[in-house]
Amino acid sequence: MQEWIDKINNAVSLEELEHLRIDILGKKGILTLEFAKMKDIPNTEKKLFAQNLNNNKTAINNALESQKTILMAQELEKQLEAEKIDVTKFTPSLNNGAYHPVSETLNQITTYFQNLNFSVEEGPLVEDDFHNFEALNLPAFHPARDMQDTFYCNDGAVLRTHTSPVQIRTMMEQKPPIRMIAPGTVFRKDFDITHTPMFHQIEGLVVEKEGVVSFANLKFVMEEFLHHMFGEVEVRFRPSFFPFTEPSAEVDISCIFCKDKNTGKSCGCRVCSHTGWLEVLGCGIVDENVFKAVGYENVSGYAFGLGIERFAMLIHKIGDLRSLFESDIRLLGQFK
Ligand code: 2NL
Repeated sequence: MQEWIDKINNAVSLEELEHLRIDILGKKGILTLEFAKMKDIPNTEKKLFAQNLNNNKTAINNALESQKTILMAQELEKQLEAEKIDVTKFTPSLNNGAYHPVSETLNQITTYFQNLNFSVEEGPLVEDDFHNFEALNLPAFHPARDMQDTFYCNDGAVLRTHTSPVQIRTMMEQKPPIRMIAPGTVFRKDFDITHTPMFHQIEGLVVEKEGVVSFANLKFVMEEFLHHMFGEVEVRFRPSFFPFTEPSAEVDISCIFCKDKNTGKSCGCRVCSHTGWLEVLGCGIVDENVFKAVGYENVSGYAFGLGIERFAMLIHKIGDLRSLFESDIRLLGQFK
């Protein structure tokens, strides 16, 4: 019996231990077979024989149990060693992707206005004449429609030429006050060095009870926004025209490419056509006719619109608009 107990104590794995247990105590195990011999033992010797067997069985079970405890501890130790993680170990950085500069700029502008409590609204890319033109004070045959270079679909539907139809839909669904932006893709039949047929806009709209908002409010919000985006720049408002606002203004910032480090003045360069100014957005007081079209009365509001690609190009000093649409990893990799 000691021979078996030695084997148990020398077992090096739980598997080997289990094999030993079966060899000793299994159906055909040596101890099981010993027990079977009981019936042939003369009555006088039975008691001693049985006692002896039971003692052996207890000794075997004890040995199995204690060796099992040892081996399980060893195996846990092995597993912990194998799964050990060195959290201080140096790892080369993964080749992560990055936001496209247009997406990044769009997110940045959206977050800025969300923080001012503007909601973010979206709408369909394929629009009808009413939402894209009619409701925006652009009646059929009006010459201002030519400004838009529209893609027409078969059944009179159009690819939206601006995100303004989203504001029209929002006004028709909600009651004033409204404070919203509409970021998204827009389409115009125009393709040259400074125009792509698909590009991105953000428009903003604020509508309040008549007399609550003024051009002064619009001017302040635009100035704050542009300082947030471009840092210390001058901002100027020029009178302009949009069919959906009256009065309207185009807004320039002092050129960030030829700004003199000492004087802070922009002296003129190729990017600003030697004017010292860069046009960045359009805005105005919402035209009465727009409110009439959506059924609003006794309200006033302001609106603004800007091109994301232009902002992305100015912020990142990207010279060629087309490089934003080429998916060239050498360009995109620089914006991590
Ligand atoms: C620009 C100028 C602008 C608007 C967009 C707007 C929308 C509604 C009512 C009134 Cl529903 N106005 N949008 C107003 C002024 C300018 O965009 O240069 N965009 C790139």
